[in-house]
Amino acid sequence: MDLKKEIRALAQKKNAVILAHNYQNSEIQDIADITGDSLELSQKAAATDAEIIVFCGVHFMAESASILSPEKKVLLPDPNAGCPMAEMAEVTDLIKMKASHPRAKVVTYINSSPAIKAHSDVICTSSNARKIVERIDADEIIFLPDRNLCNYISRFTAKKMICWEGFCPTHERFTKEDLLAVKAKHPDAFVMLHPECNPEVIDMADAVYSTGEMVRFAVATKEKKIIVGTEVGMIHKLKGVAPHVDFISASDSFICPNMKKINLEKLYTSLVQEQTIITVPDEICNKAYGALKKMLELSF
Ligand code: CIZ
Ligand code: SF4
Repeated sequence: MDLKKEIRALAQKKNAVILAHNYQNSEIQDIADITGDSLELSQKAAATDAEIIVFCGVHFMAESASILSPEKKVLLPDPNAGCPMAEMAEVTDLIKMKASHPRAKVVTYINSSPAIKAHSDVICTSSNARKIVERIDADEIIFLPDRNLCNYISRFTAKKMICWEGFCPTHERFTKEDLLAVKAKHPDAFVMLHPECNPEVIDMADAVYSTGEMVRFAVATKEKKIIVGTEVGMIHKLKGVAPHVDFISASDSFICPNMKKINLEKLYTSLVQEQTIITVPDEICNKAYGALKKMLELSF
């Protein structure tokens, strides 16, 4: 059986749109209808008339797609593909933190559960986080769950940033020594890192970009060689949009094990069985939608 052909045929027959996050395996990116970052994928899928969304990504991404398209059936091909960073924020802890900072507004990174989003004033992505923090009407901000993105934004704002202690294990383990080693091998390369990296390596970067910003930079740049400090799936995406540039992964360990759980077999089975369906309870969905809408209002 030609799995790729079967997947495409099934998607068409069932009126399904296949989404692949920039961190997915190359074969998944290649078969998808749309590739991109989590918000971009959810928004583009919501704008289609597909009845089914198959989200090749992690749990919170499929949940965000469901929040933006509550009428569509959202499938996650591997129900165990979670995001450890999103799991580092518990609602009870957030309620406590809000109580100890009553004047603060809560800005929550999209890498979070729907319940956490529902308890937030506004959502942000790594592309618009600085803008959202500046534009929200508060001088004190509780930012969660990523302490590295929070610390990065703190460099540019006069507002008081209260950073949650979460992090992405995949980005966090990339060290100064790793960066020095890859720079020594490629001294002429431009270095772009994701803001989920720790401050020590951020200090050494030529640029700090979200995955969407990396794509835009790669298309327009005159750089010939770029060291990419984020999940390795991004290299495939970047080569696709800018084949003239030599992209080098900053480290062999830049692999998110959860993102890599999805393969062609699981995608095929997911379409056949229409599993695993991801839903968000109505009340949480409505509140989380409000926080996402606030982000869209503030990001223009
Ligand atoms: O929001 C996303 O898709 C993630 C995880 C990262 C990014 O920079 O786009
Ligand atoms: Fe979560 Fe990090 Fe994997 Fe993204 S790369 S899904 S933040 S663990």
